[in-house]
Amino acid sequence: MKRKNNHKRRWMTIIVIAILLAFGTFFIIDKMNNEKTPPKEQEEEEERETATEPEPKEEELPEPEKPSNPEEPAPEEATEEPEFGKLVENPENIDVIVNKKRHLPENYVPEDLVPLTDVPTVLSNPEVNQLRKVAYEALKDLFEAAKEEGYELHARSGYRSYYTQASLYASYVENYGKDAADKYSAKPGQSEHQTGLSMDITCEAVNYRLDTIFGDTEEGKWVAENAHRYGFIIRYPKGKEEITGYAYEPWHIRYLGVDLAEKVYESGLTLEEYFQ
Ligand code: DAL
Ligand code: ZN
Repeated sequence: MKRKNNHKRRWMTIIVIAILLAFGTFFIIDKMNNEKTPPKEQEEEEERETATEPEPKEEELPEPEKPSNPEEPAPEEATEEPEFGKLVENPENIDVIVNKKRHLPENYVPEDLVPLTDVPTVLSNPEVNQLRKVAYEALKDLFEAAKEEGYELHARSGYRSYYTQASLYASYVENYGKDAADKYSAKPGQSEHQTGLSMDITCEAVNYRLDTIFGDTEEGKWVAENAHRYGFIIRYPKGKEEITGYAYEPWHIRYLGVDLAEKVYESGLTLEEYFQ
């Protein structure tokens, strides 16, 4: 009888150990799986962080007026809207001026956006890997010419919808406060990125980020000296912060077409000053 009880107890112990082992194994495997898969929110946060442009400073922009040169096309007409500057009425114009005084309609999306299929990009968000076709063709030529000189440029942030800009601006305000946000990021509707004619470019030397030291790299210097030959200008130059309303952004290039870009470059003026 005693032997039978011992036998029974041994089996009970074996069963309990087996159950504990099974639970332990399940718990460990489950934990490993959770560690292997980063939470989606974190991935999105990282993407937003890398998409963030550096820090700017806000200033009042001069009111854009008619061009001083009568041969130059006048910027398209805009209608007055109190508190937020003027609403741009012809946002598809290649020479459109968008700034703190002139904003785009919330629902404006360029009709001829194309994906950047043939140039190196940095971000995975397909929206920002787009430009208007004419600007993209010019960007390919610019990147190709840079490559021939030994410089590999990367496209980081092109077209941004009104809503993407709203989220980016809000994120700046949250992280740095409103004053800093207004120096580095346009409010929704006030960003040139919504025109599909602007691109933020970068290179390996600055870890593919948007940093003012890009302007000191060989790539950045080459861009500053040659972008106009392909139809682009550096839109927010150093020393012109009070005119453009934004901090120096050596990475932000704006397509204007070769003729106008060359004239603006040769003038040494910002787009605002050129059209005054
Ligand atoms: N960083 C530029 C000013 C923009 O947000 O459009
Ligand atoms: Zn930009």
